[in-house]
Amino acid sequence: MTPTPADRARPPALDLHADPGRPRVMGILNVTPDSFSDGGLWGDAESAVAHGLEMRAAGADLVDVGGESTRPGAVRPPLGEELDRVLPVVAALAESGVAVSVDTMRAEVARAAVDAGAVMVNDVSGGLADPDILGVVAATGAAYVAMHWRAHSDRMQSLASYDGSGGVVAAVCDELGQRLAAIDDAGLPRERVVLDPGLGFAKTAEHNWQLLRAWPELQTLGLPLLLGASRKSFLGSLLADEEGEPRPPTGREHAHAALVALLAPRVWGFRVHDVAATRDALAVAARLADGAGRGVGHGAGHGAGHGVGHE
Ligand code: PMM
Repeated sequence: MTPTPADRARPPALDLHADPGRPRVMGILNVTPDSFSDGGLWGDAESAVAHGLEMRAAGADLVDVGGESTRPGAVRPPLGEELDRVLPVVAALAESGVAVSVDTMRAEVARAAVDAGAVMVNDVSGGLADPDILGVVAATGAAYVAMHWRAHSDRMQSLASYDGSGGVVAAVCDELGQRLAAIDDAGLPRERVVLDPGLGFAKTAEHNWQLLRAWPELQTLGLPLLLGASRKSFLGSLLADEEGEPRPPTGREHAHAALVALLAPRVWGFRVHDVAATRDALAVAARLADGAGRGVGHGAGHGAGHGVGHE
């Protein structure tokens, strides 16, 4: 008899507040034909699962499986297609002991993914695209990422204006605060919630930089913060060549690692493509911060006495 989801051993719930000061690394696994950086690379479940396991081996704390591209202008997949893309990958990774997050805006996908073993729901719309998702997450016991978002990808860039006093930073704090009120109303405890300012979602490059500079203000929201900057186009334009041609996505890793090291003390987690580079950046940040090598994750504790000399 095929085991039902309820028969499977449930993975342990994610404790967002365990081990404070050790930023989590969330490896990106887009099972989509059209994501901006890795679209089409992990199109079949087998290669997607293999890549998820590779990221875990490289030190990912979580693997974030997504079946809908949110690049500007992207067209949404039908529900059935999103389910077909993500569920086999979520189930196989969870069965291998990987902590899986599902990147979805749909309540039905969130519910099915948690049944298949996901321990976190990463909702880029913060509950705006499908308000039922908040109740589903509340009932399942999964952790929840609420990202700042204004509209689906076909029209989000037309909403990148922040004319109120306080500009983008005040607006993002205010709008995330409204999402938190909806989260409270749905009975989802705040201990299970992470917030994310949503770089690139209804934001220009300048808006992204303003948010990054104002990170301490985002921290006043009082919840753990996730940063998704990996390979995004604001890094490509920062690193543009003399003709103004943006640096392609895979050439943005060093700049991203610099950002990780600089923000590590203030961030709960980083959503990244290159797990190994992120781990290295975190090792540097941790060694500078307290000298004990915290934050390294795998093989943590490279304290005094190791690495002597120039080798
Ligand atoms: N960015 C993308 C997709 N999902 N989720 C969160 N929480 N934060 C983000 O910044 C975010 C996200 C788009 O990037 P991708 O195409 O590389 O996945």
